[in-house]
Amino acid sequence: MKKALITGITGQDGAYLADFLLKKGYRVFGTYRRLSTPNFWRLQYLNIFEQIELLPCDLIDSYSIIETLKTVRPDEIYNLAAQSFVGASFEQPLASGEVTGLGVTRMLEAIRLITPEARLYQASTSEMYGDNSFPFQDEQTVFCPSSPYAAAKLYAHHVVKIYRKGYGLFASNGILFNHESPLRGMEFVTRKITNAVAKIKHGLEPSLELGNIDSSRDWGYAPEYIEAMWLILQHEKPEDFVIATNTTHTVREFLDIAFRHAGLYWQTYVKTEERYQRPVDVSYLKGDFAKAREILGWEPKTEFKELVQIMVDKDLERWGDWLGGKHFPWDAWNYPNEKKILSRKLKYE
Ligand code: NAP
Ligand code: F7E
Repeated sequence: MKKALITGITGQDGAYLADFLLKKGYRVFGTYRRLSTPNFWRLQYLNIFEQIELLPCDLIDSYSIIETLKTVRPDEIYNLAAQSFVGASFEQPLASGEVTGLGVTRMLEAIRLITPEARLYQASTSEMYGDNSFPFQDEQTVFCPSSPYAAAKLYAHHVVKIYRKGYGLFASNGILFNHESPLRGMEFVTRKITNAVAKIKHGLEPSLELGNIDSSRDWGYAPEYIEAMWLILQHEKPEDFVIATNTTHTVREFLDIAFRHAGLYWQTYVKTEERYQRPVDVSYLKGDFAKAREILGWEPKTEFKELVQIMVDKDLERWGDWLGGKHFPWDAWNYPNEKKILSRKLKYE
């Protein structure tokens, strides 16, 4: 039985990837970092928590990575752990660099020393292209990072290439464009919007505050991107691939579809606020996944409108179920604003 190690298994992609690999017959190991209250809601939501072998490991601590590799001796390593929120990387640039950038070098060094035969997937990102002016971005496009997060990811991206060339490691970068789902963190704009639509529709909140709603992203459906990660590691040689949809949409378009789907008009509810603007933003991303289609046979299936509707439906259902007295794995309890709404409701009932 093949063994896969997933760092960042508690995140959106980690949970979907764990589910995917279990279905493929892998023995799945996942790392989690020490928190005062560990949070496995996504693994519980997908009903796979019991099947995952969990180990404590933090990408800022080399020894914990080394111990993890010694214990697991994985065939495949999916390095998804990162401080992944671009906005937070402006507020915590050093911590973001430690985890998202240097953390990858720690992982590569540990692999080189302990399990050099293991295959590594590194979660690279379209954010590395930054505020570029190209109509499409592919594997040849120059990088111009526009945030501490993107700079850290670009450093990691290059270190992966250096270890591949210098030490012969099977290490590949997946340059994934934005991918979303009902398991997306609530700080990201898509889920922030769909969660707000649900709260507004259920009469729990009056409005939504956002930053730059003119930026444009190539948004895909996360479960489909997970398969691309796996395909990248099954390829005969280590290479880097862009994974995207070849389409782009503005935050405004996302708002329009999301609110309309709930029978609402977004202009009535959305305000823009300076505090959600980033010091530098990436205004336009549109990926070209031709290489992945040709070599891996991968392509996206879910269209933008359908993606937005999937997310709105799930958030409407969650808030509705909760109001109806149901209990289920959910992240709303982990966010101060949502927790206050939930607690207020409980208090007055
Ligand atoms: P996510 O939901 O934010 O998950 C990030 C994961 O990293 C969580 O499991 C988190 O653990 C873990 N983590 C954070 N700091 C850590 C540390 N110091 N040591 C060990 N683990 C740590 O992100 P995602 O959307 O699943 O994305 C997965 C990866 O793909 C990330 O590297 C992200 O940067 C990259 N990426 C994402 C997208 C996208 O659109 N989703 C696109 C391109 C690339 P906790 O649960 O404890 O916080
Ligand atoms: O922002 C704008 C914001 O935070 C998208 C991460 O997974 O994808 C993600 O990074 C856009 C930006 O994602 C709000 O300024 C407006 O232009 O959802 P986001 P991101 O920054 O594109 C890449 C590929 C990754 O690798 C990252 O890990 O939406 N925006 N108003 C807002 N964004 C947020 N979060 N909140 C707002 O209120």
